[in-house]
Amino acid sequence: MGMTKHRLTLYVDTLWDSPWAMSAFVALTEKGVDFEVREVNLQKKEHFTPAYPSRTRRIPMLEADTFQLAESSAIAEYLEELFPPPEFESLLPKKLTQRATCREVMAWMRSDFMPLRKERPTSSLFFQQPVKQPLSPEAAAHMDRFLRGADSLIDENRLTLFDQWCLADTDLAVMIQRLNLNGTSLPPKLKAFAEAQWERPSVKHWRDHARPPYSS
Ligand SMILES: N[C@@H](CCC(=O)N[C@@H](CS)C(=O)NCC(=O)O)C(=O)O
Repeated sequence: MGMTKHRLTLYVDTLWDSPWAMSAFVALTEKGVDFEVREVNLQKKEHFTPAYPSRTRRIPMLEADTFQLAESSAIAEYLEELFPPPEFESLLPKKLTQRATCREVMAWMRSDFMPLRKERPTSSLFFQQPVKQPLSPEAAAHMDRFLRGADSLIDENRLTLFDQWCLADTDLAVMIQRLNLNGTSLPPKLKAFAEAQWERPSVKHWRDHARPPYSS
């Protein structure tokens, strides 16, 4: 990890279970800068106490010296400007249309598929607690729509969306893994994409972090 003149702190949930905290964590890790992580216990409602100074009362939040910023996609954009490529790893592609599509995917993952996200929660990924219950018809319809969109985004034999890794790869992989790791059989290219992204060191770092015992 590299030195930076900024003192960086990322606030995540105690369970290390939030896909959006994960995205911010991956963004910071990819930038290769030193940062501290502080855990906020959502079960104990610590995010509603004055000790947690976030405006949105959600995690993640990034603190850069005295500046505080919530919303994982805003955090990614800020980090990209604070630690710009080529000196630092890029979070967004260079080419305008790819950059725009990366932002589209990130916004899409954050705003859509609520029933699917609920029925295939990230606890099934990070605590290896597969969900056995079949998807409700509503979630299944969301899954079909998601898979059609993902299929059109990911090229055959390609393990990233574009020629270089971008943060949307991570966000998209999480959504695919909600299905893959819970036993849904997927088109091979989507499975290969998600499994390759899952092994990316920054993602593995998040996955492998110590967690308290699982309790549903
Ligand atoms: N759009 C936000 C979503 C953040 C979010 O939903 N965080 C959840 C954890 S995944 C949270 O803080 N939940 C606690 C609560 O809402 O009470 C982002 O991308 O950062």
